[in-house]
Amino acid sequence: MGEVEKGSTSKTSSRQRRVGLLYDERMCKHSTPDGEHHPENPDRIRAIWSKLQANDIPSRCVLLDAKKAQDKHLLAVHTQRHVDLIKNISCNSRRNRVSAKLNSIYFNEGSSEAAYLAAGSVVEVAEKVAKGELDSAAAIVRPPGHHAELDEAMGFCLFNNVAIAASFLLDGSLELGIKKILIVDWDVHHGNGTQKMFWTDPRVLFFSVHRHEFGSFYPFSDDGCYTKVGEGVGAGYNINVPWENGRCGDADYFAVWDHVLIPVTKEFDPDIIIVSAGFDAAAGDPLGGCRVTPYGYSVMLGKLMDFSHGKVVLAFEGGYNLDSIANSFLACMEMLLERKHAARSLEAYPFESTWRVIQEVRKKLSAYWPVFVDELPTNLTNQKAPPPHLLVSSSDSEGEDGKPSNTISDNVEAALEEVVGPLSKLTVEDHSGGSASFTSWRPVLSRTDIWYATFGSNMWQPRFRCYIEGGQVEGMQKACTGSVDKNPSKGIMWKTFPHRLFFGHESTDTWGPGGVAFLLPESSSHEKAHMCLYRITLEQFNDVLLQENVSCHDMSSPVFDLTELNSAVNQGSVSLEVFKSGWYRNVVYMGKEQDLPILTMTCSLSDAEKFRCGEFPLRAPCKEYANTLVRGLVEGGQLSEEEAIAYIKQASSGEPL
Ligand code: Q9C
Ligand code: ZN
Repeated sequence: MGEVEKGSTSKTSSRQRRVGLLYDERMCKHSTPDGEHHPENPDRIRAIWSKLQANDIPSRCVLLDAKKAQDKHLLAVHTQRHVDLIKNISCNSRRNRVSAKLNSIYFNEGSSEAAYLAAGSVVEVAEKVAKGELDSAAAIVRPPGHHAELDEAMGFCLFNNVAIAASFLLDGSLELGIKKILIVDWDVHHGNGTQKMFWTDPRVLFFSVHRHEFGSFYPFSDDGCYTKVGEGVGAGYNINVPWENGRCGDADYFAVWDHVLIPVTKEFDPDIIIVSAGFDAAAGDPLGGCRVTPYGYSVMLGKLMDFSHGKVVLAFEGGYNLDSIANSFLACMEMLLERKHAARSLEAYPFESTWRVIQEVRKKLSAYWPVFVDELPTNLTNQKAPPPHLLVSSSDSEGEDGKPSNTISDNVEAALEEVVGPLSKLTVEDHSGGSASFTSWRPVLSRTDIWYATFGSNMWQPRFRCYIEGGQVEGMQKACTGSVDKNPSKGIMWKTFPHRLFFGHESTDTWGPGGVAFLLPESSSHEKAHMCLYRITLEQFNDVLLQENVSCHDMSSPVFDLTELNSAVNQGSVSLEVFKSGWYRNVVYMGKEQDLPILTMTCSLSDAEKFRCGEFPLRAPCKEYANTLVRGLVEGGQLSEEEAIAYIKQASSGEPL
């Protein structure tokens, strides 16, 4: 590589922008010690680099060589102890024991070198932009940095690359003329390390927008709260925008840019902007659960380029879906080079929670920033999307009698189509010709297997297969559409669980008159339910959930994704109501088998209560339906025919729950 500027085919009439780009394969040397899979792996930066190459980006940039950071620059934000730890960790034979004591950190023989290169590379690109040798620049580095604190590696971060570069620009021996720096941290996680390093420093305005959920999202602390504004002379120079829920997308981020970040940037008037550019808020990210598109990132970046004479430095942080990060990074490079946006996404409205958070942030910061004194007009904040968990309308659940009321109006459903539908169908302009399908939740969820635990007619395997392959078996009054992925389950096993099986409601679409099987979501030690577990993908599980509950959702977004799965698994046995209505809208996590989560679907907690108090009727299943359950138990080798009949009869007895 070297600092040769190739690429002279400027399409703009103005001077070709000089955009620095830094990548070095040596940063791939940091990987898990035994090759175990980890989301923060070398393929992340390789995927970005190959995407940029395939789109002729490097030839249009000034390519820069990675440099190892100097200790004196690291020591401006880290302790000597921490610098020594990272410096020596790769020749430390006890490094696994060291990492085990840290939060979300691994080390191998390449970690020290990669960490020094990541930090030094961000310093390098920032220096060149500060000096005016480059207009702007991007560093494709790892390990990431923004969680790393004064004396602690955490959250996949070893050195705080961005903080090191910022303090170098302000305090490094060179006279660079940089007096004020804006750090924009759009990684989906709070930049706790960077926040602490500039907590009392008014020269650095630190802005972070992140999933927070009141401290229940990584890094699990209230440091990311909007009340944390800095202290002393730094008060007002720390701005947090904490999301209350996942699924935030372009509209939410644009609202924050327009009503928080950009107004304050105008006032602050930074000399340079450094972006902690994680792409884990991108649609499709397995950790982030948000939905920012490449277009969204290009717009956010473009708005920042209007300040600091366009001096903007991107430093890669998190981001774990290889396609999402590559497409997002590409969109940012096109913006830096040509001010060109990625293919536009259809615009939706911000969530109501987004407007609330923005108003809280503005109110809290109005003591420091007069631009925030005025309240936002209500005709603006009234423009909002339906709440994030209200995803789907049910007009066709299994039963018709005590059919769950259709609480969601058609208008809302239309609005949902607008909000949810387009986001997963986005494309990003592909310079190799044509447009590449950008993101779909399906490939992501198809990589995770779960056990789908059944207690009703799905215990009979031919009946269950209708949900995968499509079709109809005897006794069923209508056919199933099946799942998109029609591959058979990868395993079947039986288990018993301490839950009460019962039958309720008057009739079902599938089986006709008679009750339908439910499991009480809460366990009770004296109960025993037989359940047949099918190993299927999380993608197939979503298709089954849909068939059990509704018939008119386009599934352009999943109803039960990795975010939901993670929260269920982390909370132990838990139920999550994934639909607003439907008889089986409640996903219950029942523990693990072979290290895979076991999930079942049953009635909501509120419906269970109605069954308990008699507001919903208990009712025995019709003959065909009961026969199917008996058949499942007998053919599954669980019970003799007599035992199975007695088991179903007991559950149908109508004994109070
Ligand atoms: N239950 C960055 O994106 N997750 N770091 C730990 C514990 C750690 C993310 C989950 C996520 C760290 C740079
Ligand atoms: Zn992150």
